[in-house]
Amino acid sequence: MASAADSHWMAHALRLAERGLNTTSPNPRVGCVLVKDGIVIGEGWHERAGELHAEPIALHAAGERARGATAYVTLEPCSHFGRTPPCADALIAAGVARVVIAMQDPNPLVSGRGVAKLRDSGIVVETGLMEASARELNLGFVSRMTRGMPWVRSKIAASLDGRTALANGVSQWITGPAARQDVQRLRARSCAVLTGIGTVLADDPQLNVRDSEVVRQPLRVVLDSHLQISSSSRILQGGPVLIYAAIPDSAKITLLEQLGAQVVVLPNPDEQVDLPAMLGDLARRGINEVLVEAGAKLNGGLLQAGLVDELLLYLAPQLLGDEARGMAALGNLMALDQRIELQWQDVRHVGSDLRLTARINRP
Ligand code: AOF
Ligand code: ZN
Repeated sequence: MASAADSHWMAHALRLAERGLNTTSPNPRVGCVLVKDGIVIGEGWHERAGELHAEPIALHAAGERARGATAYVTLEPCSHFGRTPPCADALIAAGVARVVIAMQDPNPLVSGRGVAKLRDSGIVVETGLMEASARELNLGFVSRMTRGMPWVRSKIAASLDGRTALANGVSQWITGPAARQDVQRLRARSCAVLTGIGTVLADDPQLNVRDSEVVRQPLRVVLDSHLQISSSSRILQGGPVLIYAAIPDSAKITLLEQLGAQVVVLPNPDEQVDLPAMLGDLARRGINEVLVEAGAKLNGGLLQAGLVDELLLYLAPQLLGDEARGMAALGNLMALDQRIELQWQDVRHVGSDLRLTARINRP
């Protein structure tokens, strides 16, 4: 049975895991705390794929004191030889007496085997403590492992009447500086930022993280079915870029590759990038969380295809009127049962704007 102390230490392990928010992908964010006689004797978090997992870092800090201790881990310790040896083996070898785990590892290479290994060696194992928080922290990793798709978050900056730009396309600075700073934070945690060629041609955005501390730029992804992107587009600078096309224009592909971009052609009879195939491809590349920063067309297409998981709406206290552009092109719905239903997840003030988070209702 979990005690108040167990919850306290697991909350601490979750905070440690969160330190890897912007760096661990494609791996999950994981934290570990080793406690003996009510005091922490070692702690650690996973920082980067290829480097040590959370448990061996904590075990190293604890040394011999780990014998008989309790380990609090936000994810089931791994049982497989990946880029690093199994953490379950390391906990067993160190003589840890009890392991409290927030959630099972959804990675099919592990899922349940880590727990089984620990139990087989006589360690007391408890799972499910603060599981909801642990899942939330790794919702992209869980999505990729269980659905073969990344977690897709669409960010939309709009006026109070849901308008994103004037009819003539003018859209800059609807939301204030605090909201734009918040978007920087979102980009930093995302594995990829996705946009459409319409946005690239109209706004020439960079979609990168402009923070001197940043250790990893998200992969910028452009859907450009007919390869209309200009070689002088700013998105082609400042970090890795992946372009999805629907037609194989080899001369243009060579040019873009010379500029450092990677081009993937997903042939499609209607000459539009196949959205589920594109997201499946991103998942195979280890992309856990995708941030969509696009116009009404791509947002509408992704929503209609049921590919968006979450909407992040930055709402400015202003009205742009009915002629201004909307946030998602969904066509002319003829019946209410065609509407897309969501659930509110969170609401807060960000500077002079509101940030609303909603998640798509899944049947
Ligand atoms: C843990 N503790 O801190 C993490 C785990 O390629 P590797 O060796 O880094 O293994 C990556 C897999 O290990 C990852 O897909 C997930 O299943 C697990 N991550 N496990 O025990 C950790 N980061
Ligand atoms: Zn591990």
